[in-house]
Amino acid sequence: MMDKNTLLLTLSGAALAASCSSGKEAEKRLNVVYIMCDDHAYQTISAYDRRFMETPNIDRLAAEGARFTNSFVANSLSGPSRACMLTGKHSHKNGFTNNEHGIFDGSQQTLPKLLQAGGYQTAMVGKWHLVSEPTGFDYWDILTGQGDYYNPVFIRNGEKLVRRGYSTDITTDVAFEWLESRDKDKPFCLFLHYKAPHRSWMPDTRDLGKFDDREFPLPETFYDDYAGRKAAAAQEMSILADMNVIYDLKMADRENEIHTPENPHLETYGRSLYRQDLAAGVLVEGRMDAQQQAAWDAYYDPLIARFKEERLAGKALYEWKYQRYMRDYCSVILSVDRNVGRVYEYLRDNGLLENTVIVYTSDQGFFMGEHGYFDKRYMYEESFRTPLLVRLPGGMRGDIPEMVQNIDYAPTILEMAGLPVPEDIQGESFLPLLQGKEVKDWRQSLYYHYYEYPAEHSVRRHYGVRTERYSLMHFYNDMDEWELFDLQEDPMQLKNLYGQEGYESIQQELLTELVRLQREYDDPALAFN
Ligand code: SGN
Ligand code: CA
Repeated sequence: MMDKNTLLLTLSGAALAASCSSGKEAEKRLNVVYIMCDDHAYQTISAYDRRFMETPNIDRLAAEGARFTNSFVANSLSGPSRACMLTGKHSHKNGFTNNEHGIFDGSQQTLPKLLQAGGYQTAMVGKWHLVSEPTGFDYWDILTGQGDYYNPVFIRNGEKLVRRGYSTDITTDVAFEWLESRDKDKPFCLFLHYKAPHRSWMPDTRDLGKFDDREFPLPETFYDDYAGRKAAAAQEMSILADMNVIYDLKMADRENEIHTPENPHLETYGRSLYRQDLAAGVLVEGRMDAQQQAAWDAYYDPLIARFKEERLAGKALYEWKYQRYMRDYCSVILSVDRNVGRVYEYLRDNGLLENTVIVYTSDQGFFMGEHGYFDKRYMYEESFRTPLLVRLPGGMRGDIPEMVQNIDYAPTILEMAGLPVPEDIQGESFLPLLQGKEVKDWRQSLYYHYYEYPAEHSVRRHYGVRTERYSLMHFYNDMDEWELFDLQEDPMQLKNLYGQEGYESIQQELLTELVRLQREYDDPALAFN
């Protein structure tokens, strides 16, 4: 789709910065708009995958910039990913290893602090999820916790307020207000973090039903039996067993609970939580107002009635759940895509497009039914990968196949700003790749470490190494399982080659590389002491 049509920058970021002394500094130094969604699967961005939906505004960034085809996270979970991005360091170094017990230490060195010290204005708008108050931002206006889809609560520089409307739209509005009020003589870096499309995938009322005439194709691994992969079987993130028809798929009857034999968790996890999100004025001021609720119910009531009548079970229920999940999720993305379009147009209309880098990414990948899953966490490709599109003015257009990781974002942005990258940052700047330069010694392997267990979804702790061709992972803690995949022969990761005849030498090479990375990154959880 995009050929390697390379446009070289006339000046590198460093040269740009060096060339500006004072005065017109803002015109010369690059601004950055870093857009990050929550749980946005690359499978639902048409620049990456055309099977499910169209995302024309996100695709425009790919068409006018670079599409990373091998972009990964270091720990596939929200808080940890955000901490890796902010610090340029793996979880064991930045201290935020998991959502459940983590509090981000905001006194440490971070990208926004380094940018501020280098003369940038910084702002953080939207989902933060790092528990402690943001540091290093001239302005912060964050959603509480996971954030809500409707009439969400924000904390603006320490003060709580409820804003009425749909979360994705409002988050953009807040960003625009800040952009309007900023000091226009200084360069800026805006972190624009949408809550969407996080569970429980509640679309804007105007997007309800947009995919109802669409039958989504089942992923090839939808009926995975996890043969030879104990760690893949040991989880609670299966669409069949764990996705809740009421909480997740919104089949809440206002008067009666719905029970199905297929869904044993329903009673403990059901209706009350869902209605808490929906009922205006309950528990937290805000959520749906009467008008939003009416639009919602007008769409859902007939679906709920039909669902109750049909009494689906077994395979039929499983496939019905998948279709509803996909419809909700893709409908939520419609609003994300529209808002990415609004941001692009704002920059264009304000004459900022040619000196502003636009980044589009997600805090991790997401399973859209592959292996029968929803959620993320695993080092399997769908959740380990994350979309990454970068529109750098004058930079390269086309695909970048080198393996990059979210610890690389901080050094890259620092280099774009013409600022030095501190020694202790573990990521690598990929600015040269964006400039179309050939980088001969780019990394050949990636390190991953996931920690959140015991916890929701029950994915076991694991670390691993990925090379261009192979992926090796070790699930530890209350399990001791190794999995090795040949991504070339088995891209769906169904055949565990660990311990198999004929793979001894490749297994040994990967184990050696894993330990080398653990030492290099100074992770105390060494595979072999
Ligand atoms: C919530 C969700 C989980 C999800 C985590 C982490 N449950 O706890 O399904 O895995 O967030 O997501 S819910 O019942 O609250 O919807 S993360 O992206 O923030 O890391
Ligand atoms: Ca997330």
